[in-house]
Amino acid sequence: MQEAQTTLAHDTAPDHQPLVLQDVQGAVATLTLNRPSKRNAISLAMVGALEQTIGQLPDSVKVVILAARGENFSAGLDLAEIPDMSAAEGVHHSHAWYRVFEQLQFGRVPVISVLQGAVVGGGLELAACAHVRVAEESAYFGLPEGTRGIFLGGGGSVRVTKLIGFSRVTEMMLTGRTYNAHEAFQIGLTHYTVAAGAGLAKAQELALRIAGNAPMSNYAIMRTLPLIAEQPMSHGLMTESLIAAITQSEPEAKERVQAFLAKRAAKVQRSS
Ligand code: 1HE
Repeated sequence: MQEAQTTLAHDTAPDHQPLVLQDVQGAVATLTLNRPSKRNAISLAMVGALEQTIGQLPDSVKVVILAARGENFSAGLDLAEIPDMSAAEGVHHSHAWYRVFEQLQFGRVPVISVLQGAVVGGGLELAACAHVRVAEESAYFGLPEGTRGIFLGGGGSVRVTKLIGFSRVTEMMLTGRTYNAHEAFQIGLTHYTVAAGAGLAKAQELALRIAGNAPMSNYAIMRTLPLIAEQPMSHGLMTESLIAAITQSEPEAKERVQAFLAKRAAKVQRSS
């Protein structure tokens, strides 16, 4: 059984454009899916390019923005890979996606996704790995696997289901219905809805806020909340108490709390 290859050799499109663009500005790295002519369909090569890019981010990066070029975030799995794929290759294919998606969700830094146009199938599975989802008005969300005769294979049956529940996922997959940006916000698929073209600016604003948090708090939020959600209550409370104690023992936490007590730190601001 041949394991799926996700290596450097596969990180460009046939026209030699990188499949993932990287732009690091201070503490924020923006990774951009770069296959707009194919609606950013996710090929194994793109998965490999994402894996490589994330793995090589400089230590100075504290937040990742995941965006996509063109009018669509992603049309999902590159369907051209399906016809010649054996069952065994299919398993490895999914696991290649899982590896990268795990790096995104449980990596070193939080991820904010900027979503426009089609966010469907594997595109939605990818978006579901992000910690914050900003949708432009044009975004629509669907799981067309049923109509293609296939199934979720990029972790969506776990991650998307955790976001909106298995009942909605079942109905989306059975009927092919899509949610628009406003509906997606209402059901909890996204956190912000912004005007067309305003997604990146919103993500950058949020990224700077997140980058200003204590790193240990960000780490605890990303790493332990999903774990606690899967634990029975008694385990969850124990996990929470341990991570709370560790987080608040960091010198940075002591300094930040002292700054507030000494009236040197900003108060909580109402969100606009
Ligand atoms: C693709 C793909 C793709 C576009 N794989 N090539 N995903 C889907 O079922 C969605 C399939 N795509 C679409 O329904 C439409 O392309 C869109 C609604 C997203 C956009 O429509 P449109 O009119 O803007 O673009 P287009 O003309 O359909 O596509 C432009 C090109 O992209 C065209 O190739 P060309 O060579 O003819 O120019 C399309 O073939 C190509 N293209 N989407 C391959 N998905 C880990 S399991 C996850 C399982 C899934 O993700 S299932 C969902 C798959």
